[in-house]
Amino acid sequence: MFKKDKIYAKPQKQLEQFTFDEQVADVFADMINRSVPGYQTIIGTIPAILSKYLKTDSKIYDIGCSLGAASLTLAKQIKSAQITIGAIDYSSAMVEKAKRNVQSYKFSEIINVQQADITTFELASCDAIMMNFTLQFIAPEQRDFVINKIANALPPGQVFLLSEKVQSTDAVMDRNLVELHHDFKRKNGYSELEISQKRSALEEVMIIDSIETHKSRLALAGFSHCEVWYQHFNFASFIAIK
Ligand code: GEK
Repeated sequence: MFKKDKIYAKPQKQLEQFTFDEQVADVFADMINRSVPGYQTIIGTIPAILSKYLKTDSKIYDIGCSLGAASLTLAKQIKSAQITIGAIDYSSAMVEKAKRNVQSYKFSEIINVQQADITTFELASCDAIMMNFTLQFIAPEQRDFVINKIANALPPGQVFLLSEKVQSTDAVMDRNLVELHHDFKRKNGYSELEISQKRSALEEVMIIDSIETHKSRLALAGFSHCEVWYQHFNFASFIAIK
């Protein structure tokens, strides 16, 4: 079982901005599973989607890998020993734990975990890139630059998987989706206090785009086609083809 996330269970006098520190990394598996509707479905389906685009010696990136869940799920299903995954994250606490996870599953030959910030990291040319729930933490003014960088690393016909919390362009629908998400968190054992304190801590850190904004950014960066292949409330996963 994962260590339980109780970070916002007690009232905090001075609520600090959310950061991916040791405390968060320590409970992250529990936090993301209880907070993101469809998380397991998305991570669990990635190998099947990517298998349509991979060759025996493909190079894949996992940007914002956290504890390495997507890379590990993929590595478990990879048949070729020549496929490699570059898993990057800017949080030292996450990277340290991801490295330990990779070692304990004996995937060090396949997954290379590196501490790096995607806004400055140089992506090598590759065959597939995944970025799950990470673009939302990058400053909005840097998002075009990051998505362009991702597009430039992929040859035509290759794939980018992007998962994000999204906003509806319809105010009533947006309110309902937010409420449904909060119900999801309540059902998973989070209290009203935990939900509201986490929301405030994230307010300036996690800025949410609409599906339309993502699609037009991807098109402008040179992706020829983009589909939402999965959506659960205000959480969506896109498949974009260069
Ligand atoms: C999963 N994908 O379990 N460069 C690199 N990493 C970053 C940056 C950046 N500029 N900004 C944020 N991060 C994972 C879940 S969590 C999602 C991803 C969430 C990293 C940050 O350190 C954190 O580990 C991750 O992006 C976001 O499949 O917490 O909702």
